[in-house]
Amino acid sequence: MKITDAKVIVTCPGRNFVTLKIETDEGVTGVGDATVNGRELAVASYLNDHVIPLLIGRDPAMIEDTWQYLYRGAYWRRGPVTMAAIAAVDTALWDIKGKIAGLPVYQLLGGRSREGVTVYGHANADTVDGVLQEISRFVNLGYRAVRVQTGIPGIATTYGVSKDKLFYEPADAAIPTEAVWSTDRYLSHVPSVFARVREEFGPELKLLHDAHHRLTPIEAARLGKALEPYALTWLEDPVPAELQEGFRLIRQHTTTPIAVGEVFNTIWDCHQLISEQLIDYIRTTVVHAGGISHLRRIFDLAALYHVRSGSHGATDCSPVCMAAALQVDISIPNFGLQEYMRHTDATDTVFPHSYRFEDGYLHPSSEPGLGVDIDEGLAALYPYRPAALPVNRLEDHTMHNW
Ligand code: EZ4
Ligand code: CO
Repeated sequence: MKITDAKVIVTCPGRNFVTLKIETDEGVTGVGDATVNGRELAVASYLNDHVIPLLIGRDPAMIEDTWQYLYRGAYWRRGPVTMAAIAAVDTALWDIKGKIAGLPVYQLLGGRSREGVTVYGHANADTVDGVLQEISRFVNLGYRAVRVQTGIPGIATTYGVSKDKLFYEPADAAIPTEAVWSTDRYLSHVPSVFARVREEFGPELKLLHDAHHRLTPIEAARLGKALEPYALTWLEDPVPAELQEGFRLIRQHTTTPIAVGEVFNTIWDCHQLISEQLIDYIRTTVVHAGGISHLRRIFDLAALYHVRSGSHGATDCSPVCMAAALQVDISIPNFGLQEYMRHTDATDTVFPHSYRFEDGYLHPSSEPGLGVDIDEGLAALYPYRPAALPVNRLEDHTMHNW
């Protein structure tokens, strides 16, 4: 069996997605997500110009060898663009392998380890009263876990608070919008939000919060400590993680569990965080961390150190990524939680899929392969629209992390 063709499909059914579709001489096809929010065309070019010519004629059954060929063979290793391209190839090859075997991919990964994949939704609003209402909405939909983000008094806009509520698309302009940030205002507000939420919803609901890489380790330690009475499931991305040993300081001060990893590309971005037990959840996902093969490698390392998975699942992870992530989530021993931001109806129709939400769980497709596809005719109706993520400045205009 041979790969005969591969094509990159860029479509914007509400937001931009990059999808790789691999074709074989036996007519079996596979899909992989290659979307890097705000940098979509760079991945499309990497695939079209540098990867697809190498795939033609290869045996699609050789998933690991193809991964190693693209990773080692590029000489220039890692990075979001390269790794998203490799992820798309890897994901598509697992899809093909599943279809040929007549089995959903999770069966090839060892079979089910649980009933369903527990997901968390995003309750967000400008005000605390508003967010309490939003949390009720998710609880009524059956969610067992909710991420809580609110506006910060004195700051005009902040990460995680959206107009559309069920959908969140921060990449809102071709030239990045500029937000203003104040860590002091944030730190003095957030604990009071969680005090109200626990008072209202009691101890059982799993609560999460995303600091979106905006703090220093000692600031994160202070926040973690202040949130301890409210027993968060995790505090996400407290600080940027280029400096993995920075997390040691957070660890020394707080028992609030720490999650990080949505922007990581390889196991090398988190091997110290994991092996020194500096985190509790590793949030890498299929599209940004080298596909199913590499994600599984990261999660296997994490399992040795009591670290559980918590894969990123924002709207910029396409339904192809979500379908693949669920195959991993259902099968690994150390699954923690899966993020689930719903896609718009337009996105869902461009990417027909058979995973489904019920009672707070997502259930992976049981069709052969990943159980997801791209409707190319529909995709063509939604041309690419330039859209960049915002940037962030402190009140004195110093550039900060968004
Ligand atoms: O900002 O996916 O946990 N979820 C997140 C997301 C990210 C976007 C960036 O493209 O942090 O909302
Ligand atoms: Co996040």
